[in-house]
Amino acid sequence: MIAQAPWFTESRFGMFVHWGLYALPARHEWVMNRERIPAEEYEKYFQHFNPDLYDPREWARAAKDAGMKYVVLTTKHHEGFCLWDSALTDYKSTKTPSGQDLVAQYVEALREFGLKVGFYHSLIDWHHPDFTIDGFHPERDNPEAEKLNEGRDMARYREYLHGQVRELLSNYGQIDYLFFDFSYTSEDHKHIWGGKGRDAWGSVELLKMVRELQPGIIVNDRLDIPGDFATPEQYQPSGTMVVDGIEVPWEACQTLNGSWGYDRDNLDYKSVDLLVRMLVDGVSKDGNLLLNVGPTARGNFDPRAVESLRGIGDWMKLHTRAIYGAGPAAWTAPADARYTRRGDRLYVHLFAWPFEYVHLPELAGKVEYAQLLNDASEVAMLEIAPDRAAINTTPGGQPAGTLTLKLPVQRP
Ligand code: JFZ
Repeated sequence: MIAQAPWFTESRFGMFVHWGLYALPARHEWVMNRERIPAEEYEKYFQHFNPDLYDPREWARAAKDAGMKYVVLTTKHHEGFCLWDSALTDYKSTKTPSGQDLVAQYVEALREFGLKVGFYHSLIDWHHPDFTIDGFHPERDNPEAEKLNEGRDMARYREYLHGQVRELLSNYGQIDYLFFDFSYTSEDHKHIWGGKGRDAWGSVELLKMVRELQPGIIVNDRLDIPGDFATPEQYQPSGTMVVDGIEVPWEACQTLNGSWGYDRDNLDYKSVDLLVRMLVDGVSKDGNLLLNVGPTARGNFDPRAVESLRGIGDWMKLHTRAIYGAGPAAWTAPADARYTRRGDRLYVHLFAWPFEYVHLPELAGKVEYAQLLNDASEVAMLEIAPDRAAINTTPGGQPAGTLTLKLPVQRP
């Protein structure tokens, strides 16, 4: 882990946006792979890409209202379609009926709303004619695959990849965050033939260029060489994350409904309660949450996503001080609870509110004052044994909640 950015760990909460041609079939961003759709056939979505409701200021507003501090947009996903006016390909938004550089507008909108600017960029490219067919490629079952690969040249693809990253980091002002995706070497992914990692991407040179172009940027860890932060995907780590013996910044990326791209018929939405718990759980383990939205092919957010974001926003309005700039506490939280700490405040997040009392074994004699965070109302603290404090949770009368405990400890 090389670069550090205090804004990143202080923010704790960001928005991931997966948007591309896959919004048109509207059945997962891997549809090209899953349904073995050859590039020429997939191009029908390119012909019909016309997001008439695209307004990144609406995205920025939704992120801001949800309490998010940064946004990360897929400039290109594995399908290879580019959302900006790249000089290196015609497979880009400006050549579709939309005709617009979607990245330019996005960057401008985030800055207007005071949000940090992030790009996701796919290392994988299932459209580029030089990207060799491998075990993840939509053409993997093509009996001609071997023959097709004879004409493909990863050195040329590498040049394209580096050239496009150079464009993205040169033409849009300050970029704060970059998420490359992803490496799958055949040693680690034994079932995937033709795996690709640092050699395929030219990762060392690529990262060097990135840091030269954007000295303040932070880069994730999927280049098959160390990055600035770890990216556990669709799971919550069991504690702080350690790489090579040191604790590293990390960010869990999570979906609203199991799909990153817009997935019309997928109704498996996580509840607002669960999403809030995931955010709190991450902060209690020194991590961030990057929560994904997959805009529709018209460019707006699906009403179900809007509803989820609004619910989180309602919670955030009363609880940000337990999130922004907060991190783990030195004590072990009781079952069904998480501790986050900022300065001399300990926040006790009760995920369930099942008993009259919650015991806080290590906190006897340490708490000056206890209150609910949402309304600042006092909560009774009891010393039930020399080594054991308890909070009487009944006055809250709520299904779950967050308490603020004022501790006589110094700010770090
Ligand atoms: C990748 C993408 O394939 C997916 O579409 C989405 O963009 C997500 C954020 O990232 O998915 C991955 C990447 C890496 C692993 C698993 C899923 N991995 O290393 O286990």
